[in-house]
Amino acid sequence: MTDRSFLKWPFFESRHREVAERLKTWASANLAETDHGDVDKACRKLVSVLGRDRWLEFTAPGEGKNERIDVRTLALIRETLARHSGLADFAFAMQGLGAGPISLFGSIEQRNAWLPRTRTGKAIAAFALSEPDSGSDVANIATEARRDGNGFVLDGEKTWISNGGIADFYVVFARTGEAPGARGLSAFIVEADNPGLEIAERLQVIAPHPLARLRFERCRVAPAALIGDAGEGFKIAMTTLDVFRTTVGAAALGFARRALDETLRRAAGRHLFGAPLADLQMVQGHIADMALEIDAAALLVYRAAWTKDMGAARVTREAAMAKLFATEAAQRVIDAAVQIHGGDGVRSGHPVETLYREIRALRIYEGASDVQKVVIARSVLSTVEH
Ligand code: COS
Repeated sequence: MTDRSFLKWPFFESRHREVAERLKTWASANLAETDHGDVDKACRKLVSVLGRDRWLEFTAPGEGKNERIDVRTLALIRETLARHSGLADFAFAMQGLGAGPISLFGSIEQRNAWLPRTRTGKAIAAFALSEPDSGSDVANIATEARRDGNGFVLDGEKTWISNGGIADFYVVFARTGEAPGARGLSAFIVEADNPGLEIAERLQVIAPHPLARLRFERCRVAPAALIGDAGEGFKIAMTTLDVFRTTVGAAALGFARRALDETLRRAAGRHLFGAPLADLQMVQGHIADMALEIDAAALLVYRAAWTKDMGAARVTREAAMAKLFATEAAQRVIDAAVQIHGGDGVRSGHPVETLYREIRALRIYEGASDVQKVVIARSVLSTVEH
């Protein structure tokens, strides 16, 4: 039922269509299980099967000379996985976000040490940026990494860390103090069993995913843990987010497409006032709005992905627009789906009830909608000629 005509858009090449079709078949066969009672176990299993069946290879480039992250492929994979399972999308995406700083900025040694393992699902990655007092304001990060003899010593806290508690390593952003604010941050690879790193708290949220607050106390890492140069942490974080924010929009798109599928089934199958729900103009109005929001979101998501893949140095504005519009639109689409499902729409475990819980965090993580508006406005204002 899902509209696949977008795959004919000029943003895509035949390799993209092939991946989308192959994953659609794979997801139907492998993601039927919806009961994720033990979310850590379910997430580990998902990483393992996504690695086994080679989907994780797309999250980080391999050895090939011309291999690099292809954002259109990442987006197509996320939207397909999200249509089937929010947790499968999460498992795939966080592997990419966590490994992102290494694949984009890491040394050969760092890439060789970690990427073969994240690409096969043998190691779980995490991206540790947010802190209790700085989630949106990255330049204000307080976690410190002090140079101490041979290496660095980390002290501070990180929170809302996806894969926190199950990750094998964390890419941690900390203040090394080369300059005030954004220019004084650096990125480090910290292994989960590094002394001084502790899971301070596991966090429960409305759509369960592995999440934690981390504490660093005199956590010593070797100089080889530093990604790129000291002082480059802000740029590393932002460049990684510029890639992955577009894919958050793609996940939202997958949720919205699923909500529309469920709604069409409901509208055709349920009768009211002697006719199918779909005959009511009020319902048709909802369906038209849902389809329109989905296509508009898809255009922004794949425009951003295509622009990056074509070699643009920065896609900050395009990625922010894609994430902002697609996540907000998906929330509206899913809300309409719940409304059309009536009481069933709020029954625990119903697909649209699950989507209603899944979508909410996407408007917050990797840059809240409000931050995306700041990013877009700054970019547009910067074009004003004085
Ligand atoms: N790519 C590369 N460089 C970037 C960049 C990007 N996307 N965005 C900013 N920079 C550069 C700027 O060009 C600037 O460089 P110069 O000092 O050389 O001029 C520097 O980084 C600082 O940028 P800026 O002044 O814009 O930083 P601000 O502190 O004002 O804020 C925002 C930037 C709000 C956009 C940033 O903090 C942000 O994205 N916040 C949300 C973070 C987030 O996603 N949190 C969720 C945690 S991950 S789940």
